[in-house]
Amino acid sequence: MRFVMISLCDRGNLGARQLVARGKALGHEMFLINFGEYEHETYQFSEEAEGPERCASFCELEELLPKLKPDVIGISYRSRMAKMAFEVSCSARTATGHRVPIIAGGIGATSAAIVGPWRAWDWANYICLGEGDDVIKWLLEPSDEKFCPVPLIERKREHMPHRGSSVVGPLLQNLDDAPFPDYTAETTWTIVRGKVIHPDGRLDNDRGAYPLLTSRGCPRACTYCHNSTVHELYRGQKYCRQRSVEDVMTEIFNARERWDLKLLSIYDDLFIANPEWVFEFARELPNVWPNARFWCMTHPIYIRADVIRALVDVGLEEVCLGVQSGSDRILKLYRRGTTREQILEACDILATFPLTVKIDVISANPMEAQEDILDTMRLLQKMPMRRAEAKGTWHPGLSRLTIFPGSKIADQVTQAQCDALHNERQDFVDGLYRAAFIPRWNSLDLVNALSRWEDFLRFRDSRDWPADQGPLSDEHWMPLTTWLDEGAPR
Ligand code: B12
Ligand code: SF4
Repeated sequence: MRFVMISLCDRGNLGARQLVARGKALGHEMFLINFGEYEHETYQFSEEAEGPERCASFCELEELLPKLKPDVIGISYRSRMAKMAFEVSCSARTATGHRVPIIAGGIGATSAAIVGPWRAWDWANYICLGEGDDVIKWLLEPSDEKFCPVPLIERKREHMPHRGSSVVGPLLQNLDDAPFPDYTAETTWTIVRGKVIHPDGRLDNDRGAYPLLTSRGCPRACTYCHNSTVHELYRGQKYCRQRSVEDVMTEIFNARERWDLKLLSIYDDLFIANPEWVFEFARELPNVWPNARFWCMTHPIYIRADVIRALVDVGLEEVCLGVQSGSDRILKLYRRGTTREQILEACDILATFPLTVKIDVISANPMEAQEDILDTMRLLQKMPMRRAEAKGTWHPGLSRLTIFPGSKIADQVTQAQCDALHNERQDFVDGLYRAAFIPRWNSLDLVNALSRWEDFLRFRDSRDWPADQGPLSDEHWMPLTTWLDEGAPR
């Protein structure tokens, strides 16, 4: 079989790369096309903006696909790329004379297979919900009948588990059975802004950071997170799984043989949730990488001094701490499983280490009242970064609430309600959250400043400012930074 996997605006795409590797291990001809990239610095998606470059990318895709002669095409995407998935499927059908079946997979397909304006149900022959490891095998090796381009759900009724009208991929129980993600240059093409890069054996960034996953799943199911969807999908099953330390070390060793690695980006949802595993990881890492550097994501209830110490000793440089809100009411609503007190305790532990700490906060939530927003600022102002004895560098990781179809929070609030908050008032709130991390404003009472939007407006309107160059520019933030520099006058 010849399988072409198309990944949308994500050159990293560890899931898609694992499936490509799996197909190859089964003896099939597997190809990966990265249609577009995600720009880590600006958080932009290369093929999102309309224009001639985007059209050229689609032309390149239509030229490349027939040359690869696929028997099946897979499209792997996240929710944000749902419309693009539809567009790419149209291109793929045109390019292959409508003869090649298409399977939709990945987090986007899982979230919105049968709901939403760009649901996969309308354009894909098959939809894989959840994990694709076994689904790929079934696709490539239909056991009892010849492969044919009719919906998988009909063709495989006898031996496929079902949910609604789509296939739920069984959970891979032993993660050591998954091959390492495939980065073979010869079988990988990247199409970005109308240009084709081939052969392409690059990682998803140019900083020498290797993306590593040591586990799948998360013990928590926060309402805004994709895990709330997946927990539902696999209710009653063992969803949190971890690879053996030995398997992880082999992957790191191989990666170091191939690339000049500078850093490991450990993308597990909750890398530190299992302390015994972490201690073993910390014991073994120096054997494959004596002066490793790495970062990982964390949740306040799993922060323990002994765990962080073990990791810092072998190269942990940065943690991303999911705080999300400083309001106990909102934390409950998100089902975060933490309180303000626990967050502060975790921060106090982190402040004893020379780490870079990124504090993730969600803003622009329509369910927040002014008091919840003030509570978040109160929490930020209590964080150790404002104390002289705190070690490390602290900075904000601010995201506006996004509603993914299928997540628990989607029952309570819509994306349109969130979008309605994306105005200059929200810029003011976000700007002040960020200000809490800037030492020169340490002496300011930012909770008070946050309550004085009208004062800020009067200040802003009383002066001339340089032309606004957009939210990534200094000019955009100049009125707010000047207001703060001048002590937030009334
Ligand atoms: C790593 C990661 C990143 C990295 C990506 C870099 C990289 N090298 O991969 C970075 C930090 C850059 C990133 C950025 C973003 N991310 Co992110 N990220 C993740 C994370 C933590 C892991 C993804 C992963 O590798 N999973 C492991 C693999 C094995 O699983 P998988 O990809 O789901 O693949 C399996 C199945 O989906 C399926 N499958 C996948 N593709 C296909 C295709 C076919 C044909 C088939 C049959 C099956 C199939 O089979 C695979 C194996 O079982 C997830 C959380 C998570 N646990 O998944 C969030 C997650 C994917 N990210 C998310 C988001 C929102 C983003 C951003 C939009 C954030 C932002 N505002 O900028 C950007 C978008 C980036 C982009 N290019 O689209 C959301 C997506 C939600 C959604 N519904 O779309 C997630 C789920 C986090 C969350 N809490 O909800 N992210
Ligand atoms: S702890 Fe993080 S990864 Fe886990 S469910 Fe909550 S937000 Fe998602």
